[in-house]
Amino acid sequence: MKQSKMFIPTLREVPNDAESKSHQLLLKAGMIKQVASGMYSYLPIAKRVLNKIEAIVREEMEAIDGIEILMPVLQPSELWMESGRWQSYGAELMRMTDRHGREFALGPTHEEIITSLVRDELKSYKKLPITLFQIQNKFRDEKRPRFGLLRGREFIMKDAYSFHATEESLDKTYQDMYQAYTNIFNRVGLLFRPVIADSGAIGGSHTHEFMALAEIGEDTICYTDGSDYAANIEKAEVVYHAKPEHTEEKALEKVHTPGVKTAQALADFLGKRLDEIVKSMIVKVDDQYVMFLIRGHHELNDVKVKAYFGTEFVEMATQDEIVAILGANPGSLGPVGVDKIEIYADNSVQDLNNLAVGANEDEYHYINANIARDFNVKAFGDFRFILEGELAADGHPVKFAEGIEVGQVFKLGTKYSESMNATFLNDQGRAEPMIMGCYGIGVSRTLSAVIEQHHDDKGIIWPTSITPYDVHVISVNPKQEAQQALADQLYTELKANYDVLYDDRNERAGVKFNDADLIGIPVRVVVGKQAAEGIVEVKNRKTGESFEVSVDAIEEKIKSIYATL
Ligand code: 9G3
Repeated sequence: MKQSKMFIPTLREVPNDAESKSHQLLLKAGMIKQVASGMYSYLPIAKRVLNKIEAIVREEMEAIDGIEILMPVLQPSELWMESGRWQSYGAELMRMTDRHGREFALGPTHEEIITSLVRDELKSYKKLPITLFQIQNKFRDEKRPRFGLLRGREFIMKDAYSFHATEESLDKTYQDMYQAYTNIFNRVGLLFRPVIADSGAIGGSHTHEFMALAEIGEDTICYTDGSDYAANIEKAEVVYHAKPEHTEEKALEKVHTPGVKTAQALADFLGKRLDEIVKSMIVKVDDQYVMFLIRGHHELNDVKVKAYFGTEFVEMATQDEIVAILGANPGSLGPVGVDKIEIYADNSVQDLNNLAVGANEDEYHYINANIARDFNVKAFGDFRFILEGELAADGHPVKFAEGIEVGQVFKLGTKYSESMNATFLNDQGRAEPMIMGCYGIGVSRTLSAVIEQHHDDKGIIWPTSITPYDVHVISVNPKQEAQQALADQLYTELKANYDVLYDDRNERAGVKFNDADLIGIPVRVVVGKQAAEGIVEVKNRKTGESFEVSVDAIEEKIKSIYATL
């Protein structure tokens, strides 16, 4: 393709709200244009890369008997009412109303649609298992879209759904998908780790996330060098090793603590360590308020709280709610005298006694508060985030790494087939709910994650498997007859065997080289001053090495560079 006829609006500067490297490079390389917050147009270079990523996804899905379909983006609210999710999602679910006043969701995922499709069509165990997939735009009204394609409100997902008569059959497909995802992310050139993830409210007993390693990643991966253990920090289990530091039980004492509003301030005021303070937090679980006690140096893990209570609806209580319940503001809250709401505590709270806690009176705290004597704990559990260096479930110290979730595989079980009555007749002729799995890949997010991992300070460096073009031919000065003639000839010859982008524009050499560095095509052929002697420069974008090559040795040089990539 000649660049004089192409559409690659490269930029020299980027808007300062582009915080992540991939977001900056997608804009600078003229690959995307924002239409609205979290919504982008994919321009020609990006579209070519997406096509290659999708082709790899399709190949790997079809290799494990996945069958491609395409479902509508608009989803009738009736199906979401059947599954019970119409009510359980809030503002994140984009909705619309048609001219007849009927309500629809803009599909964030397609469990309801696919289950309604399969329940009507597949009645017998003989037709199972089946795995259907699509590649399609999804809509999720993120509160804070950011980092370009990494967290958008309209994005491209491959979503697959499998239906089974038995758990064993689901396990087989789950393993096949796990391997297919490993192949896909290896083939697109991503450095990634599969991690144990929380199954959250979608139910199912088993799920893994595929995390592309990148500092910008919003997910924290916990892993150890001692095994292949790796878990999303939301899920990383804290194995409780009691380290009791009990002292002689003392009398409860109320202390005036003017201006003390944080655990650190209380620790400083009392001359204690932060980890000797116990924070009291009020959480709304479904429509109940509960109190959680957490050590001062720990954080409450809302995902573990959701899993413990088996609900998606877990939110920190607002200040007004807290004052209404306890009569005090955050910073002075505590368990003593609290009998209207249940009190839960993280396991490690048991290591302490004579606790320093809020007195449920602004600017007053208790010291020497003791479990059982002064307040009751309904249950102890693992309610906190693990800290780096603590022992993981495999007994080795846990390390943190940032990751971008690019894929997820779930064992769904019968959550949707029961609520939506998707049954099959088993070999005894009895109706049973189908057992399901679902499997997603963030295709547009994968494009961005590849850029996060494959760039230098000049621009993108595409893995050859998904590069928009194989060779970038540049004529340095089209006004030079000999150069232009040779460049045109090379373009014609090379495009017989390669996808070639040909920069034939009437632009200064510097502009062409800057653009070529941004766009990141692996091999570049520069036709310049030595064109008259039949000599061109062949450059390896990744290493920066360039070679002076005679015209008849160009393809050989391209091949030898490709062999190293
Ligand atoms: C919603 C909204 C956002 C959502 C969901 C539903 C995430 C939702 C989980 C999944 C599970 C899998 C099939 C492909 C792989 C992921 N965010 N999830 O169900 F209404 Cl607004 O999507 N689905």
